[in-house]
Amino acid sequence: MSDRIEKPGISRRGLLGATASGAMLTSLGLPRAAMLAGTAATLTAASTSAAAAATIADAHVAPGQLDEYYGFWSSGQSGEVRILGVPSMRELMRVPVFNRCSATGWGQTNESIRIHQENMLPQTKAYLAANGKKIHDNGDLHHVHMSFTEGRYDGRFLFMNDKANTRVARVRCDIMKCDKILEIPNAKAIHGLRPQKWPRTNYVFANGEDEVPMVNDGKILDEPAQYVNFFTAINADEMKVAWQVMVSGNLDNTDADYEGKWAFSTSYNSEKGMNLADMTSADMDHVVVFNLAEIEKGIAEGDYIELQGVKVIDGRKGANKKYTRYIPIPNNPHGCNMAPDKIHLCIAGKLSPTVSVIDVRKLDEYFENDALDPRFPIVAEPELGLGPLHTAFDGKGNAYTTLFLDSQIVFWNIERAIQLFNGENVDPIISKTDVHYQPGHNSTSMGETLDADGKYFVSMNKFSKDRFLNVGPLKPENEQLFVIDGDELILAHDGPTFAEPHDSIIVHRSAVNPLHVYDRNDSSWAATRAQAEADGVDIDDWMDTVVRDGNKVRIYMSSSAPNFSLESFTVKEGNEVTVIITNIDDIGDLSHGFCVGDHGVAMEISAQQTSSVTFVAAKPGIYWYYCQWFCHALHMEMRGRMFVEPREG
Ligand code: RUQ
Ligand code: CUA
Ligand code: CA
Repeated sequence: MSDRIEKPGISRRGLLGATASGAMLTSLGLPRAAMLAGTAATLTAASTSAAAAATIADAHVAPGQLDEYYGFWSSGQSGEVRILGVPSMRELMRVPVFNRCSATGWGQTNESIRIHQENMLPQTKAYLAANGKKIHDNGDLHHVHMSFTEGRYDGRFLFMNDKANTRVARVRCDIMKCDKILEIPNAKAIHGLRPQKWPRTNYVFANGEDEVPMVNDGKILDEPAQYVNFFTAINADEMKVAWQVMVSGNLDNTDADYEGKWAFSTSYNSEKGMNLADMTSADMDHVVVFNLAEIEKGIAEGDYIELQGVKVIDGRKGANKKYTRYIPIPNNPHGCNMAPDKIHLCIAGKLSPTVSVIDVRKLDEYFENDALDPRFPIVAEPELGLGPLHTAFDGKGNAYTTLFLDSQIVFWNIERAIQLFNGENVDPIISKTDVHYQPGHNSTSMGETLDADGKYFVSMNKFSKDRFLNVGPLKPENEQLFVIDGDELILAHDGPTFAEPHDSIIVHRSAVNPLHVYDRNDSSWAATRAQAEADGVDIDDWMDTVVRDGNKVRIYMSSSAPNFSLESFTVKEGNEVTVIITNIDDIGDLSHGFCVGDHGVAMEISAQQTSSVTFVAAKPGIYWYYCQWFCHALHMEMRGRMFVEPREG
């Protein structure tokens, strides 16, 4: 394995072969040529038959027609959630979460800064202050999932992770805005994230991918033997950490069962390696099974240590085996997907061409009987192709697994895979479909719920290569929508996407029912309302009040198309100015904005919303403020002047 280090000048295609994945696959007896076959950009487009054309036409959503499904998309390093219509794949909305948003003021309004800071750790606050900042303005949002009630989407919340800054956030589905951001103590780099499915989403499970010492305060540095990883259960209603489990080996993806008994996490680094060679040295890594009832009991009985205010159970290998079990899985496994048959958990092998299928009904016995084979719960392990990453389901006993290296989707049958494992001469593979190129996640309509309907399939491809007009060295990624048609996947849409089509869920529109205008009692501006009450101002009424409070000035305004209630206001150089605006327009699709020229200040105020923003008026002069969301024929005229008087002397 001396060819591991990437050499300068090596092509991407060469690189895929030269890195550890290539070396590992070769060591598994797979020819390198086969491994590279799927990466070549020479796959021919399938010719479209008349039947396929009819299927594609059925999936067409005509202009003015509404989609049947909402797609909730993560955006990777962009840090936001995106809402798409499925099957049209039209992008409907972007919901800022971990990123800064120029259009809405997310990350700048007082309401959003409060959400960012409410559950921020003190050391992060201090770090940010040292860098002249109040909040992190980046995030790496990999996974977005909806809250469940009894295995079905209940349309209340979306939950999402931030790998970059170790956070979990929540979006309210009634307004499609983030209402909670929680920084997770102890753990590092939250990657896999899933809500509990049964009986409801009491917990959100979150995996810590990077290992650190148990107290990461600089006293222990380059001593990997002392590093640990943390699995976190978050109370989903309160968005507070409920408990954590310390584990052996890092954690990648996670899922939960349909009985509320188990959670599962894959690990690619059971070796506890600090470099690529070490992280890929073992033939087997594992999936950790968490016994929720035993962990809750352990917490109740005091069998925990407290770290940074969190109750932490020791679930490491060799610790008390009633909390966790480690099922060996080949090889640097990645995806972790629970089938809607309530029985089968599919673990994608990544460096192994297999998907390991665990029967969750065997886990009670597995936990009770120490003498059982460590791989006792595995009931199938079909060899499906190269680089299996994630699996989606159709609710009919079939599975769809992305093959990163083969650039294919393999459509296979779980029952037949079990028969094969039991020695019968059957082929579990139904078909393979080329995608363009290198798919990571995939999703099926309602596929991670008991309502899996097997209608649509999305492949989220990490590379678009030559598929679109060249836009420079940074290429778009590509996501492809397929109609599931019997044994076939029929390509119905192919479209570029900006960083990064990571993960998605496809939710029937009947499960989601957002508001058209805000409720005036919305909690998002509760703190702003309290401040206004202290100032004797009613934010539900027409406001044109200026409150001077020492060096602080609070400007209370109303907006009603095409006017701000104040045509001008006056402050002094050096004043800390807070502008609070209620949009009293009471009809849908009538959003105003507030932008102060040359001050880097801008925000959204949608119908019946109150928003506020604070800045220091450090530049004497006249500055125009204006409405930055087109609201009226006289939208351009919706503006006013801020007079900043020079400081005396
Ligand atoms: S992981 S491409 Cu960040 Cu969802 Cu598998
Ligand atoms: Cu108000 Cu544009
Ligand atoms: Ca490994």
